[in-house]
Amino acid sequence: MQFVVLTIFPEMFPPFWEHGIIRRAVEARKIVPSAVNIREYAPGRHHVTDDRPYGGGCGMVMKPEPLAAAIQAARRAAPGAKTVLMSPQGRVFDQTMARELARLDGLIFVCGRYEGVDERVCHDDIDAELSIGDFVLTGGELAAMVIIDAVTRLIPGVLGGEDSAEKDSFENGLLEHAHFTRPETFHGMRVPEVLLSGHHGRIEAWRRENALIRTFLKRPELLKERPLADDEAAVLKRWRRDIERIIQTQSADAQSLDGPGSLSGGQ
Ligand code: 4GY
Repeated sequence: MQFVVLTIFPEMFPPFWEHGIIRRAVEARKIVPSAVNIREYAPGRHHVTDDRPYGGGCGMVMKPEPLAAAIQAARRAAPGAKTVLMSPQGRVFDQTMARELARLDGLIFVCGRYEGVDERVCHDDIDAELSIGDFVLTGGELAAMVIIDAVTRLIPGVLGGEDSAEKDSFENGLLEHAHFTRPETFHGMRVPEVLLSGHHGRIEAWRRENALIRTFLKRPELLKERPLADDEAAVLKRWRRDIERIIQTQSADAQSLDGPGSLSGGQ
């Protein structure tokens, strides 16, 4: 997959694709990344890429001509690629979108700076506006890296069986189960006994239950959109029974001598 990033700060990118799994993906030719300086497409001695906003106000706007020229050149270099603008006004990126993007031949990222990009470039030359979340960055570069990172690891053959994407948080609509490594005791906390048992069936059952309960506790909204398997419903019902039992025996009402069974009516 080809990634072309259009930016006025191309030096930000080599440190990103020269490390870890992204570097391995480059070496295996699974991805072909490049960062192109928009200034190369700005004419004149000063290669100016920004200008004052029509209507006045503070800040600068990215000029349309250099950006449009850079996009046309990137399109020729990466035929079949989609052109995306990184902006908080875009569709919010998630794992489902990452899976869709991982099927493309290429992506061209337009990274804005200053106050933004001239609206007419967006209108003519952008296929989609993407956001990585509801916050404002100083430029689109980090957002492009986030998307390249999440998409690259989903390209077949990029992750080995070791850390494959199937087990990820979100791939089954749940968060991942907890992880533990040596030592067996750390800060007084022991690794769950079942994980030391070598019993693969029980370990797998523990991990499924742990993933479900963690999702319920940390991100309950994720369970609302997702049908529950029969065994998952059974796990939640068992936790409900256990929680109800604790409430019954430990609540102030049950503890108080003047409890629910008393004749005083709590007076
Ligand atoms: N959030 N998701 C984001 C962003 C910076 C001014 C337009 C985001 O994707 N990009 O905050 N981008 C702005 C900076 C120009 C882009």
